[in-house]
Amino acid sequence: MTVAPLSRSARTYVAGHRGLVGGAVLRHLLAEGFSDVVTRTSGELDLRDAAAVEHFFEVQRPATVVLAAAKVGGILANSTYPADFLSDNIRIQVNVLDAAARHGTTKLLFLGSSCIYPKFAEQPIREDSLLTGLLEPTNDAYAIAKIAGVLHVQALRRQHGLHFISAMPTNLYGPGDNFSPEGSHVLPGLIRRFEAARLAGDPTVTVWGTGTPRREFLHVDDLARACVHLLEHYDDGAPINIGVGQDLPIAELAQLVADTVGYTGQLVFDTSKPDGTPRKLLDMGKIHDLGWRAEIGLAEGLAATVDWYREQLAAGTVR
Ligand code: GFB
Repeated sequence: MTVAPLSRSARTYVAGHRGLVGGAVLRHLLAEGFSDVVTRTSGELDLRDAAAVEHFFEVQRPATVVLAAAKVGGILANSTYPADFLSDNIRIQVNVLDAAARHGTTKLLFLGSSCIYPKFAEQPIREDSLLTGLLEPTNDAYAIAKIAGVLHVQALRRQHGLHFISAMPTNLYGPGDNFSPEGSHVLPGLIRRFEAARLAGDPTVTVWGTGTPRREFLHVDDLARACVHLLEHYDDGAPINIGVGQDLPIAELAQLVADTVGYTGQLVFDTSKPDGTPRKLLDMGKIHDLGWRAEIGLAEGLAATVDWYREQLAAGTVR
């Protein structure tokens, strides 16, 4: 695959740099010597506002764009606010993708999610299983928005010959994550609850669902490395998975979080909460063939994330 070179001196825009993914991508780009990186907070630039996005691209004309901005959340947030997840994400994507196409962006990486694949896709999930079956109801609105982003990238490649690509990360975690009780994904949600229970001496901690669904977890610093690797080595319209290649049951993850936090009480499973997709292990064949592999193991990454969370707790800056 001949891929247009990725310039480290050309203007590079990271959309969503205050989030888990965008923050890691920004750190990695700066560490890699990218010398002209632009960012805007959502207060400075509301990506749902088409006119504001058009003006930003007209002025900045970034050569490279990483579209990591999105309205994201765990299973409860997705189940509770599907209209917001659909509307906000579609508007962010349409505004950024169209403005990038209009104003000379030569490379763009759009970040989706593993939830775009069918609920009962054959495991591990290959990229070509997209749109071959029904989605998981708890996050179908978000999934449809992200699938629309994948198809928008493919349409811009076909219609305008643009070198835009899409990547589908698995469940992510790490510094900069959302730890809020209602909006967070499982790993930060459990860190918060086990740490609070440890400090309060609570005898039990509730884990949502049956604990039987399986999930894989990729540290966000590994993801950031993969994003640059794909911008340098991938130029095809098909989405490409980014994962670690192994998963574990939520019950096992919960016990690992408890052990890492140092919580010694009992786990109680609240089966009134949804399990979501039974499994979504990603097939890693394509990105491994491009020479990228995850490097941060779950135990190591989890311990570092607990340390980071405790620092934020002490500083009063937990999201
Ligand atoms: O991480 P999570 O919210 O999202 O839930 P998904 C994963 C599993 O962990 C579910 C269980 O089976 C939850 O029931 N779980 C147990 C918990 N305790 C908790 C907890 O305290 N908080 C949370 N959040 N879950 C998301 C999609 O699906 O995957 C998003 O909703 C996105 O759109 C993301 O695609 C990558 O992995 O089920």
